[in-house]
Amino acid sequence: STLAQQRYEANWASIDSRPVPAWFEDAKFGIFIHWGLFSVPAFGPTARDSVGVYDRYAEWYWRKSTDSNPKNKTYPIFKRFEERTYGPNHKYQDFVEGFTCDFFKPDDWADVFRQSGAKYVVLTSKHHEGFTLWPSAQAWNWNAADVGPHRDLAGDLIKAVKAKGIRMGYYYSLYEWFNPLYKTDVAGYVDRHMLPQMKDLVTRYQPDIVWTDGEWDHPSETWRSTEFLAWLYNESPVKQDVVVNDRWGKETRGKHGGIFTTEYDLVHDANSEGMAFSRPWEECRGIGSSFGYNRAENLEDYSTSKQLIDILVDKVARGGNLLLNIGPTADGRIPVIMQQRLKDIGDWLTVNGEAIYGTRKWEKSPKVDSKTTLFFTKKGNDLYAICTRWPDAPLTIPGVRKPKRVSLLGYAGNVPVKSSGNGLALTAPTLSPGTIPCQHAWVFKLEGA
Ligand code: FUL
Repeated sequence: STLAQQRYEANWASIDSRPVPAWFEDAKFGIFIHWGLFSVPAFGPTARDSVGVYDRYAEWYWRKSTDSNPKNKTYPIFKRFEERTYGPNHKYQDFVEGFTCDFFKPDDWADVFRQSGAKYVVLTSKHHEGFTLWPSAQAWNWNAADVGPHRDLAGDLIKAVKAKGIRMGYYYSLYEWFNPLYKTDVAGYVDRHMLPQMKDLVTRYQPDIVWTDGEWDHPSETWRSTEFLAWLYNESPVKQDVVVNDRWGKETRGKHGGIFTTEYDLVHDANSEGMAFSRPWEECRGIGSSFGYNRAENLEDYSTSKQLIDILVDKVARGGNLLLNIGPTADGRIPVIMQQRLKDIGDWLTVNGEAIYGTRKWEKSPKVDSKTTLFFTKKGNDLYAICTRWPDAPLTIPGVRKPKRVSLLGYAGNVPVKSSGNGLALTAPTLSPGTIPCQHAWVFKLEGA
């Protein structure tokens, strides 16, 4: 290929010089999947327990249920649940039995993803527990093919997802809480366990994304991150198109790697910093307050479809992507409430997708804050004005004079406009139940703005 001659070296200046493949910024909306042995207890504190954001992560069950250090405020909550539910002598390893994945139908999952309008999927190939969802030789008897469901979950899913034209990649945790090799000899762990696993994942499945995590325990030098990335960008079968994130060592978030990541608007605050990020970035979050499925959550803990669509619009208008998480059950189902949320987002995108996919943030956009209800994206010469509240009063679009055509996506009628002092005044048409194009948010397209 014409690009072929560039070679990357194992240092951040060189690695950071690689542009993020454009498909990622065009994609805007992806689905994150946290699935593993933690999906068996599927338990964590909720908002009712008045604990912080990270303390509601059910995928942290093993660590939180065994760490009695007083700094772990949630220990009593996990401990009480564990004793009541599984008795006093239960070991985390016993959860392997419950991880049956009986209902797991990769094609059905892929259909749910397709109908959501997501353009990519990221599955936990291995979370901090160290259990792998693929037959990893390095995780002997601690992977889904040797034990539990006896299936290559990661391989089956990527096949089904890619067959529907959706990109797919893997989350991979660099650190492992309880791996004895990691705890006693981190260099040996990186050399004989971690790097071989990462290369195995890449060569075996050719993922579009390598989404690392659990990097904070060590600097990137210990993880040999730039060495891995140089291999990924120079030698691997996915060197052209692969996208990575910024979780490569305790010093790298928001600084090095590929895309920058925010999480429940934390770590880096997507709201205050997002628009200023110098790189493509992605916000990840659950539909509720956990990534792994949390059975203690009720409807009130879940974001509504309206809230999720607003979040998508907000992130995209700020120039980011949304990686929305689902937590499948241990028997392989996507909880119906999550399917329903995804379907609503997909229905909305069917009408309004052109204002999302392939767009970029509008540099002249008025500042976006938590009260904003009029957002902008742009594509070529077209500007999209996305209203997260139906505009009763005329909207003023600042800095825009005479677009060639103004329309409401999904609506055939006219949209009256006239220029006003500093921009364009646009009056929303009067809709009836038969002409309303969609629910939740509405898009005016300004062609040739
Ligand atoms: C965090 C992890 O510790 C969480 O469990 C989750 O995987 C999230 C996406 O990244 O840092």
